[in-house]
Amino acid sequence: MDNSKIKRYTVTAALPYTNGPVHIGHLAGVYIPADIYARYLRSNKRDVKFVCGSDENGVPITLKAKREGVSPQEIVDKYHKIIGDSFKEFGVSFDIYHRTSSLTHHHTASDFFETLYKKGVFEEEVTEQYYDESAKQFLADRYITGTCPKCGNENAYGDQCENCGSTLNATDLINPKSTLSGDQPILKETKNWFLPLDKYEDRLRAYIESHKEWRPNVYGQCQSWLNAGLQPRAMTRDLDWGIRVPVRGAEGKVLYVWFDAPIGYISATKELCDYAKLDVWNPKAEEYYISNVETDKCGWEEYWKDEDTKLVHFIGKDNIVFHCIIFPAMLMAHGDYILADNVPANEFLNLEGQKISTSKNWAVWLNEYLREFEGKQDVLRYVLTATAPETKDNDFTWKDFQARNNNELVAILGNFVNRVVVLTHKYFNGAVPTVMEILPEDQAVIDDLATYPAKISASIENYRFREALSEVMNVARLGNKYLAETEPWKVIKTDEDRVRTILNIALQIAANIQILIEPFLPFTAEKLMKMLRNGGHTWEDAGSVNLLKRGHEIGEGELLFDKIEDAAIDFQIEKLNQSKANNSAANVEAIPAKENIQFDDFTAMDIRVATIVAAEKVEKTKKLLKLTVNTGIDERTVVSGIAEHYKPEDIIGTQVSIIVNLAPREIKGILSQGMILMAENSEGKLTFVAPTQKFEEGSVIR
Ligand code: B3M
Ligand code: ZN
Repeated sequence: MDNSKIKRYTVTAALPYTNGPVHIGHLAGVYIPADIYARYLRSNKRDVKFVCGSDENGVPITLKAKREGVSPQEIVDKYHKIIGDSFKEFGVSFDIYHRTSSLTHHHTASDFFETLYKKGVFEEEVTEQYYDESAKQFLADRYITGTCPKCGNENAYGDQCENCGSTLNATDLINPKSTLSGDQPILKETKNWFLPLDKYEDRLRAYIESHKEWRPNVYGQCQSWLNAGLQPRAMTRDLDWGIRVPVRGAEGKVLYVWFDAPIGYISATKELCDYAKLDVWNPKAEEYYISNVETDKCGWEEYWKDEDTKLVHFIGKDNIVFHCIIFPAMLMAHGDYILADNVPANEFLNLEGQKISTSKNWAVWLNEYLREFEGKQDVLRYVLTATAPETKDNDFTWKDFQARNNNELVAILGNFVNRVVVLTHKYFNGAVPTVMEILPEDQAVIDDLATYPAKISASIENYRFREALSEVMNVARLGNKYLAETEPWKVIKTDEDRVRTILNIALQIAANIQILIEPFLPFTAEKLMKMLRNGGHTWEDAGSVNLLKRGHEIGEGELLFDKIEDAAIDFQIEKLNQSKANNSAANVEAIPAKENIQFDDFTAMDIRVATIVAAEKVEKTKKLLKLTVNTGIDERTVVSGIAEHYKPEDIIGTQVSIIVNLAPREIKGILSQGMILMAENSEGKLTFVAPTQKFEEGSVIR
């Protein structure tokens, strides 16, 4: 977008699911870069709304509630508070942290759907969807897992594979399994409203292709979806938690969470601006985390509908398709809205060489970090920015965290500022000395300093935050080098005037750092402001050596950072080891393999695909079912010990694998001709071993 045309910015950060606290992966991927960007824009006096909120609908929430035996409402209330509070404490400067269970959001999302419905955008279709018979519920999204048809990942969800990033429909999964009961689901008809993404393909392609400047990972993913061809996607779900579908005949259905969640950005902006418009204190301020509700006077529509607004979505890479394909298609279908100018999605952050995992507790949780490293928000902000997974996955290690704190923050930045402040107090009673004579080496430093703001701006505006932060650190390096070369502590003995010039310039460098580092390390900038008693400067002042006036009295020195000792790091590593130990204890030992057999032993078995055509309990037994199966060769009787796992009426029509040449045996007076293959887990649970798609009876298994 042409910079001179931009009047305002809408910056969004992915709405975290309210099913657990946020961890360093979320911070590095989304919230820190988004915050840097928003703070930078504010420092440049640009008009910006930075919005976020809790994603409180959808299956991730109901699943968590089920697991904990509480209501979904209890789950979202609990985590909305934990997440909101820790963002605030971490210095993430949202203008509003909203939530999608709010009335404003329900209305906004519902109206949006209705508009599309009235425009005839949706295709209304009855399709077969997976249904869990024991849970009596349709299985959408995360209620179902199975093997990804694209990459073979066995733990893909019903709507997405987190391994390869593909969006899926539940019916695409191979070996689908209900996450509620573990059973194989059945197909059952239900009506849903589909967004015909295929009809928007050309416009989406034109949109994406007009953004060749996007990060290659984002652009590339979009291209591959478009090239694969887009399919209509259901925007409604048979669930009881979420936003009701505002259409007759849709009772018991809610909006697909990925339909309503991005609209959450819009409703957050609405909430932010509308309350400001009314000029009243938000009565729900207790509930919401709103930083500047009193002063904001904006019309929300400008931030979403005006072509002069630059919209930027910060997300993690698993959310790319939803923000670059589906949400834009929704916005196009609606017609009133602008589209994102950029979607700087990050790759993933690993932890100590392993994928971060909530279920395995392999994570560094923000709320715990804030407790265990009190006052050290900026250390984590620094490390996660310096190692941000901008172009590829990256690894966080506690040793690296310690090293970066001790060798970079303490030794470079803290050390420079400390030396300047201490020397100014020592030689000039804390008053900024006058510049006397500028020597060529001073001028070189002054000239060098002047180049940084533009360099850092360019990096930030191109979403290269790592690079930007390393340039800010280079300003501190420049300061250290200047002091080391000019040696004021030696020169003071012979030439006090020379020291005046040196310390003035060094102080100006420190004041520049204060401005330049604020988007990245706001707590450090705040400390610097107190130390230098230097307020009111904005980005456009940076680069100057007139930030601190001569004679201005600076404040007392304080250490910006202190060393992190081994004990604190060992404690964290021990915590992770504990998670590891808990996980391996939870993994029951696999049964050792049996002795080798010869290939001929294997081929001697004749295993076929068969279909159960009749089933009944064997009288006076608990475990046995008498099955009649169509083997493709014949119809025969098999007695199977599965009565505790399957009801006879439920398995008629089910396909199974059967050994057809096992010598017949008489069981409870019935001649059993063959054996049905079953898988048994460590808890003795049984499930049929069957082809993953309907297959002709008699097909050979080999
Ligand atoms: N809650 C997914 C996630 O946390 C989702 C983001 C919504 S952004 C509109 O990965
Ligand atoms: Zn996959």
